[in-house]
Amino acid sequence: MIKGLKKWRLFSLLAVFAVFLAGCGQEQLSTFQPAGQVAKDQFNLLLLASGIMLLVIIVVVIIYLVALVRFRRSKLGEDHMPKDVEGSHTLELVWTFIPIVLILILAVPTVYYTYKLGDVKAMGAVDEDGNAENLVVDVTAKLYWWEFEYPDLGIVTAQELVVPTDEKVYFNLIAADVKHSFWIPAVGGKIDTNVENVNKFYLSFEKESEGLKDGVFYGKCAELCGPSHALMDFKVKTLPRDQFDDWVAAMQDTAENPVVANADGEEVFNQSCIGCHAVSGVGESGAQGPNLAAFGDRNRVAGFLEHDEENLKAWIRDTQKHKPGNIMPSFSEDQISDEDLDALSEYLLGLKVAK
Ligand code: HEC
Ligand SMILES: [Cu+2]
Repeated sequence: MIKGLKKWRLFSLLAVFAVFLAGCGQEQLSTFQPAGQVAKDQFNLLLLASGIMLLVIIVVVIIYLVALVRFRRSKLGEDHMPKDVEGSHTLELVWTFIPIVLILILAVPTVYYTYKLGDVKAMGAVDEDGNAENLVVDVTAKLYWWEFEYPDLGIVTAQELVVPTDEKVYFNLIAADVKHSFWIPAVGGKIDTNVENVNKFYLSFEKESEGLKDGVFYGKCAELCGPSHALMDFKVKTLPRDQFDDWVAAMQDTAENPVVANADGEEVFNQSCIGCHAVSGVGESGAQGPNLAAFGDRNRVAGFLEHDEENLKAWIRDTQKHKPGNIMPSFSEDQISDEDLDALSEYLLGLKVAK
């Protein structure tokens, strides 16, 4: 009976481990497969720290086992008295010196990288014509979604961050309501987004997201922020510079040439939704709801639902069921008929900028 129970326990432990480890091999969200220099530096620090800890654990366990085996009373006899050591210079030096060396090995690179990875001096750099030399993205975290503004390009988007590969991208991060934390496991972070102050850092994206599962890297909120914290996901699309420039131009074009896949849908949208949602990608952060200019290109609805018509409609009908505590109202059949919802969905799914 007891034996069976033990086996069962071991089995559940292994099962939990397996579930845990299942996330490790996935390139789009694994810290263990760094996809940029920042992630690599952070990963190496992780290895160093884990290595030192492992070393300490192994040495301590070995000493413990040796003591256990060699100094058994049954072996040494009932009358054995161990040697009384008092004030041993050698011993004291050993147990002072070794930890200091270990801490130094850990501290020097940690402090070095903390400063290196927080170095945003190049953020405001401009060339001769006064154009910004580096891409800057202002991130605003809100309950429970993410807004990405590109101040130098005059565009704004949400839920899906689009960035060029192989260059440093600088971030200003802030929260609109409560503390959140910005984390792209495969690329770097996490860094808190606070309400009172702007945090700054940079990341570099060295792998194109095309070809990954869903064609994007996964981003997360890493600070418990409310009932839908676990659903506060975003995605990151990384493009070669020329394709990124095309995307920017297409976003800028949405102001002049909006896509209207369904005119009735646009009308419904203008009646019920436009107070909170913009459909032009030209603008600034600060809207009540996510900018929908590129909604048709996203691969999730509200950051986490599969991106299809069915989920979109289900979302609009009952937002609280999907993301408890979010501030978008639900729209019942009295407010938007099924027919109007069809038109609205077609309109929304047609809001695309990518070719
Ligand atoms: C009171 C403001 C408000 C109104 C009105 C509103 N929304 Fe929203 N909407 C939001 C907020 C806030 C979110 C983000 C919810 C979240 O993810 O936490 C959102 C999210 C969405 C999303 C998901 C966006 C994405 O990028 O995944 C869609 C689609 C959407 N709204 C459509 C609509 C439609 C259609 C209407 C009109 C019928 C509408 N909304 C009316 C505030 C509003
Ligand atoms: Cu959050």
